[in-house]
Amino acid sequence: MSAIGMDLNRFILEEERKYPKATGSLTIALTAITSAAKIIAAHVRMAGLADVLGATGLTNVQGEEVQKLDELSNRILVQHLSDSGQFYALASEEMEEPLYPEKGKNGKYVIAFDPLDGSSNIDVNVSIGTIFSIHKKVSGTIDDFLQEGEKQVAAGYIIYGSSTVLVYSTGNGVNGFTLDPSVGLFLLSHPDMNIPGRGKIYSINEGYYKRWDDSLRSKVDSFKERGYSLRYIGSMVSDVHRTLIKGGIFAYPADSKSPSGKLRLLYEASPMAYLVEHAGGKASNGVTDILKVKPEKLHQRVPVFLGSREDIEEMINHND
Ligand code: AHM
Ligand code: MG
Repeated sequence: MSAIGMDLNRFILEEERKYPKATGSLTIALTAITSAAKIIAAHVRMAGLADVLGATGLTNVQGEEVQKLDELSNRILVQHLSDSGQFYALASEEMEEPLYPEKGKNGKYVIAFDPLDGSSNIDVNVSIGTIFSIHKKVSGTIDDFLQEGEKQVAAGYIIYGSSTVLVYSTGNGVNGFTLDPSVGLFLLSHPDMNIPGRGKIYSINEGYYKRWDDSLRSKVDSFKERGYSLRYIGSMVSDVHRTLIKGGIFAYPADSKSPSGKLRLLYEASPMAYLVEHAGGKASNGVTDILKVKPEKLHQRVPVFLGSREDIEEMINHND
């Protein structure tokens, strides 16, 4: 196991060395994400101020027009990912269609991301995050994005919370790095993350109870009867981060109003499922493993049940 405090860049390089055929391309790609994340983290810290300025339509001290944070985060990511030259195509929650960067013509990867998930929580100072999912470019068409989650080559998120933490996996364990703001480095703080087999928490928007089917209601009732605590932040990155560390269940199910749930398969459910499964947990849409779902559309939604393996197996009706 790597030493606590190891710098993320060194960690990524050492991971790469395990694969003699690696070209360094994924290393550069991941570095572009971490650079963008540091800049977004700095903006998130100023969010209250940006909101005050934004509300009056003012310009900031640099004379730039103040933008909404989710748009700004998208712009920062697009710029860094495009400039890295490693991505043939970019898809974002904030963009209807994929973007094909000029510099990425020879890029080996495509990336889908949610630049600032949970952005409705910015106003109330609750943790938010960036989520990303990387696949190999296969055909140079939209189909590159429509590959199953199990074919991801890397996935991760950055949580902008009381500290900024980056959690990622390239399929060989899940590791978390905390940003030390005094030196601007991500340092290994959560090596080899493993979800407990069972948790004591369920996390679901219970305000929608009346919209659920009977089966889901009785499952949730049974966890309550056994004394599980309810924790629901309403910010997927935060709820999943807690679930990875403490175990339990995070769910955003289908209901009578949202027959496919709310969360997006490509840049919310699938990368989180990849992390959870690689940390020993389970992620399902209620019928099949999320990583096995073949996407049909860029912005498609999917019901989500993820977390401790035993809890999730109890919650859903399949064990594959
Ligand atoms: P967003 O991508 O518009 O921010 O929406 C996604 C967020 C998730 O972070 C969170 O799990 C969910 O919406 C909460 O939705 P709800 O308020 O319906 O419980
Ligand atoms: Mg989102």
